[in-house]
Amino acid sequence: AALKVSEGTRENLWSLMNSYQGRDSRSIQRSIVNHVEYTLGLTRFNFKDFNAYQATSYSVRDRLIEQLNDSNEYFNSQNSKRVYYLSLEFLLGRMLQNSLVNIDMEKKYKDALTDIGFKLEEIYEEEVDPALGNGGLGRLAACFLDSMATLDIPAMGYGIRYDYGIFKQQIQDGYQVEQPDYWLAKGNPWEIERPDVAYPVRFGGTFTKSGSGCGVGRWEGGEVVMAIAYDTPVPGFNTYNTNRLRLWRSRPGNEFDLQKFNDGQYDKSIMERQRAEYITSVLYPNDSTWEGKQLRLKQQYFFCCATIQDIIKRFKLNNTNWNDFPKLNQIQLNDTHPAIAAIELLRVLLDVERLPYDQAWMIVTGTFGYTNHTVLPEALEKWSVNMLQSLLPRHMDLIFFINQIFLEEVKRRFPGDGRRLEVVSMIEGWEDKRVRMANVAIVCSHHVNGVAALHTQILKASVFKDFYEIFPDKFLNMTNGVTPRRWLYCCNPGLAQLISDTINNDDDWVTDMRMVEEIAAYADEQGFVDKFKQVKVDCKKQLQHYIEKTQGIHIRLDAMYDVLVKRIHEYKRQLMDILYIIHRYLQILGMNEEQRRNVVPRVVFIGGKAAPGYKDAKGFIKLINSVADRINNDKSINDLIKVVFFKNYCVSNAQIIIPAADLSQHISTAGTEASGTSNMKFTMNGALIIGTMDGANVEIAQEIGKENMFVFGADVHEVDRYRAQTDEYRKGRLDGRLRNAFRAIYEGKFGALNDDIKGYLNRIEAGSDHYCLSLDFASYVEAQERADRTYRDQALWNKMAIIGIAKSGKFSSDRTIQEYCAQIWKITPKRIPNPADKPQ
Ligand code: T68
Repeated sequence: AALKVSEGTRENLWSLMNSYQGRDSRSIQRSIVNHVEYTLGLTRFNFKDFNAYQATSYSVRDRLIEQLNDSNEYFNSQNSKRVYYLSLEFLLGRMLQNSLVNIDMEKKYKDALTDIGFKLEEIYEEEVDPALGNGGLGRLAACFLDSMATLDIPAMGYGIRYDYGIFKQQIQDGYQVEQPDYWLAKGNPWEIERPDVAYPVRFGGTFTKSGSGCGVGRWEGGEVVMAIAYDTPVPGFNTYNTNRLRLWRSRPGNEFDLQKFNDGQYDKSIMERQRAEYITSVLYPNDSTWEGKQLRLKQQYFFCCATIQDIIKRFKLNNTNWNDFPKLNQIQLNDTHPAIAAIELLRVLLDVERLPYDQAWMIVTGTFGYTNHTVLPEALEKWSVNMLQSLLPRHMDLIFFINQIFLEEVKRRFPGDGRRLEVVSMIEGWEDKRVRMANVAIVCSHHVNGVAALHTQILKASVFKDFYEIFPDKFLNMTNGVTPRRWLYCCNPGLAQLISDTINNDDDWVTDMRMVEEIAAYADEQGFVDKFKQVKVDCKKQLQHYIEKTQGIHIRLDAMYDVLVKRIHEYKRQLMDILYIIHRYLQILGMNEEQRRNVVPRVVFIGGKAAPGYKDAKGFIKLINSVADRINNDKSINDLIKVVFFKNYCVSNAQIIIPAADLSQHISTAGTEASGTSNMKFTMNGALIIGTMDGANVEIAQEIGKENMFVFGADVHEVDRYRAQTDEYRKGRLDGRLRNAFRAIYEGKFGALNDDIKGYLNRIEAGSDHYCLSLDFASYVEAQERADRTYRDQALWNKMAIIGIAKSGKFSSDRTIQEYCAQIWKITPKRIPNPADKPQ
């Protein structure tokens, strides 16, 4: 309505609000105290830290809403092209500090709060960590939101507002125990509920078709649920621009089965309606293998359907020519999870807007881009045709239709190539037919991208080879990045200050990470190195304090902090790390005093969640804890090794452990980790990487120099050759030190372990070594020894770390987003005028 009011009314409304929130201390305090009284209903004379957190957040949110509304109105008035980032996961992490930093008010709020008796740092700790994601993929989406806002890209994120985020991990008796993460229990001051933005979403029912070809469908009956919008403002750094993250929540629909109500089954009918709310209850933890759960499919369609309606509604505000749709709207699919959105857009264009098929198809393929995040075949989504048919009959029908057209085209271009048809078909199998969502996503998109150079190469050369030959121009690489706002400026203020002081006394580098390269010139300068060392020690103290507080373990400061934190998976090889620790422990046991004096003391942190249904991964956690138990209680080794299982690894504690790390492990089997993004964060924070030539490690090595990392292990080709050998061959070459570590486990040195983990180790011994532990163990040990030698030479170590930071500029997500903008979305920044710059 705001767009339609007359100038007079507009003036009146403007003067009603009179001005924006003041930025002086008194205004900040007044706004906080107002929220304490009027929003929270508490008295300003008595409120706790948590209430201060709430009121402060509401106060910040007020500012964000001003910016969000102004940005949105500006983009609408300009009919701006927009980017929509569709993701089932946004792993945002805490919002308060990030928001304050981005609107450049951290210092002001700190002072204002101090003045009324609160410490901002303590208030930060009151915020729950919104954890609506599993790991890298969800965190990438969050970094992208930050970069898109910072780069003045008119963009929106769309996803699901889960009631339960990723489970909280507890350790009992060495085993992982999952606890529900009901993150909304105490409210969420960052979201704005939008009951006015609501769309119906249909499931099931029947559809009838008229006309030939794909025809025009009528989809009726079934169950209709409502999608309600919840908006979270996403402010950019050093810009007025603020974007929107819109998350959908499911609620019962307005259509109901009157028959049932009239049959006197009132209570039962109400209960059935309740079921609608389950759709957005819980985030699915990603398992080792993909599983076709019906509720997961419902989540996917639910959010895609609401999103497409919302996007079309916005388009229609200013437009009538459908051919302009792809020019004004770019939709990026974060993996195949939201791929059904492409089919949904097609359906709406055909059945609702009544466009001819060719035009509708052109619009769809001009609009979507698809990002792949995995090459593991067992992780690719394949929905059962039966399930799709019963839940989304018209969509299944359309998939068959576009598949047929696509296959005919392939037949024409590759005559007689039956194998290719089989592989690129959207449908797999004969009796138990399934839809390959990656194939749907590829055909429906104008671009398909991998997330690191090596990953994209593998997509082109093997996983999607046959598609690459059909659409060579579709495939491209977009190397991942991370936001330097959260992952350097917020989590490591000491280092940020040092960088600012050293290169130009201000924060320009925060939006231009390449500038940090300048500090390489200081890598040999004692004054600078001393300050860098002090920053690292301070971060290590913080971690020490955190571990003492949360896990009751005391760790020494003068040890190398050796960190492996990520989701637990066979391919990420946490098992290889713990086997190495066993080896190291056995070695120390065999040393005399003299030899022991030469050992670099290490605190080894291993952390990460295992999917609840992933038995082997859970076994690894138990093994790690058992090894920790034994080593930490062995007084004879005098703290030369301490093993900490870092509990409940999540965004907020990542912000503590990453800045404190000396050595950071990224040791996946070559060709398995699509990119990895924490490797970038650790490098930016001055940790040295021990890693394989996998994922983005390859590009990190290119940027900072292989000599500044501890690279080891087989490359992709060697892995292929090793896997092609027989079990006999591999069994005959089992690494001796690995065998000794196995033996120590079998002998019960680390307590009674269950048979599952022993069985796993037995299989490796028997030559079944898909993740190449035995192949890489020798070079891993050698790289670890190199790390020790280097650590003894602190000058060299620090120099390498500083060069790493200096040359990490490429891995800012700003660079990544600029590449998406230029090569996939074809969009340029639109800087919105800051009202503060205008005389009011
Ligand atoms: C990660 N993928 C990649 N998936 O493993 C990592 N999967 O190499 C890459 O750096 C990162 O994506 C960003 O590109 C994931 O995190 C999931 O979390 C996931 C969730 C649900 C289903 C499948």
